[in-house]
Amino acid sequence: MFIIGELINGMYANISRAIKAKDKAIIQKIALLQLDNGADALDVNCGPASVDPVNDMRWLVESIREVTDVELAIDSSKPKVIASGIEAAKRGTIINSVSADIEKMDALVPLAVKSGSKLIALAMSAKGIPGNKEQRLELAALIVTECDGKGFDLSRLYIDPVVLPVNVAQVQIKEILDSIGDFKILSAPPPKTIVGLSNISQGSSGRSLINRTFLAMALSAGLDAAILDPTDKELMDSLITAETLLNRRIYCDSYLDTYKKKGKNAPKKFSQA
Ligand code: THG
Repeated sequence: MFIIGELINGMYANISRAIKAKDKAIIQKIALLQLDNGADALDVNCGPASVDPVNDMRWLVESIREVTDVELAIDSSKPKVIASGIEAAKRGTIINSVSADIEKMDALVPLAVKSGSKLIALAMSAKGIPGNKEQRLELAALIVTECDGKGFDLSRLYIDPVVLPVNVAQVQIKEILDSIGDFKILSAPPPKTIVGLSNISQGSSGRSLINRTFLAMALSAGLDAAILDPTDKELMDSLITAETLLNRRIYCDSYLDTYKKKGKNAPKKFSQA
């Protein structure tokens, strides 16, 4: 599975403080920590409290680019902020995200084509988050049609069913898992699938257990990528174990040690997934 580290997000108090103080060292340390723990790419989000997100995004990306060439998921609901992050990163970029709204897709799909970025698209629209899997599939179909029509390579499209917290939307969790399989029927090559994993446990206690249990279920449903906390060791062990049980990795008695990414700041190359 393609792992995007979630920790550089202004939602976290330490990151929010570092952005305000323009403290590069904290950002760079958390970037490298996530790579050392198995992240293939890093999410970059300046958070809801930023008063100047265009410049904060540029500063975050430039700070990270001083220490790594790894892929960066430029995470904002504002196209202007995404454009600023893409420009600063130069290459190895993922647009996170576009919603299933024509004006958003008109702005961001051509940017993805032009910049050679991968694209994460949310199965939600300005009308809100869908209430069931049929609505999610309908929005995903619109996304695939628009991306294909605009010349975007569908093997680089990641559709996100939009994970809701179990404490507010328990009846939807099974539907969200079903959507991961449903999206695969939309095109050939099929779109890839992604979730923001930690959404599932927001506001709950025992978050790590909820996260890793949902991840194992989502992997079984065919999930290709996730934005998650790679420093959560039990989560990463569950991920490797689930992938081994699903025959996505070769089993051996020491499979956990074998597959834990060691070495300083792996990966060195852009990941293919
Ligand atoms: N899909 C896509 N992108 C996303 C999301 C998604 N980006 C953002 C988010 N969701 C994924 N990243 C996070 C990062 C942090 C948390 C949840 C998801 C989180 N933060 C703590 C909280 O809110 O309780 C912050 C508090 C703290 O610990 O300091 O849970 O779904 N495409």
